[in-house]
Amino acid sequence: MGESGRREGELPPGQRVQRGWPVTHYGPVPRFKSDRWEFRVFGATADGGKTCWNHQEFSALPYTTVVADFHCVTKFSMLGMEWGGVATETVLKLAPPADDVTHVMVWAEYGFSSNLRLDDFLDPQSIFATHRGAEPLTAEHGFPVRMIVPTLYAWKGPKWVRGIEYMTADRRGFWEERGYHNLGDPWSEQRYSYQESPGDGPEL
Ligand SMILES: Nc1nc2c(c(=O)[nH]1)N[C@H]1C(S)=C(S)[C@@H](COP(=O)(O)O)O[C@H]1N2
Ligand SMILES: [Mo]
Repeated sequence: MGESGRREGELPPGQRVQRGWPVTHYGPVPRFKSDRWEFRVFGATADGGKTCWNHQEFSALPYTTVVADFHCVTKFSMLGMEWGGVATETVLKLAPPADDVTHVMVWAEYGFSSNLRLDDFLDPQSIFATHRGAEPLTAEHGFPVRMIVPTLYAWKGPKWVRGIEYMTADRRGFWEERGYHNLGDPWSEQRYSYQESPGDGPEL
């Protein structure tokens, strides 16, 4: 397991500060269609059912803000980013997982996904961001909802999130199957899957 040596406002090893906010993702930017959009919570839920919020319902969930650093595995970091949106804990309370859930798969448009340990998902700084500062996210940066997980490299924060799946065992997401580290702690430079130790993730 990667022991986090997290220090806010500092650069993890091998990172440099980026000015501005670059756009980094694989594939096209999805078009938002408000009438077809929904956020689904499924998998190993406490009552075995699914929860679905449409865009209006999701936008009405309690709003919170966090200030956190952002570290891309391609070695740039942005410090002190301010995000607004829905705390992961809010989603977990409204749509609780079963007792034996250990991991969460975050699902986004086009089948993009990323797996998180429940602890990282529930970190007090983890957020389903709808805003950066006071401004709604732009399409390129993940409008209407993206995940921000400041304890991990930024690929662990899918843009254009459409739901989460509670899991009772770990499974690799999109980049975790394609050469990136299963855990992705920037403080111990868990960049690539070849750096994984036994037990860091499911077999490739
Ligand atoms: N859906 C989706 N989300 C994604 C990605 C992606 O390819 N698809 N790339 C990730 C990576 S590698 C990074 S560094 C951040 C970049 O976010 P930004 O473009 O808002 O800076 O988004 C992450 N979220
Ligand atoms: Mo990235």
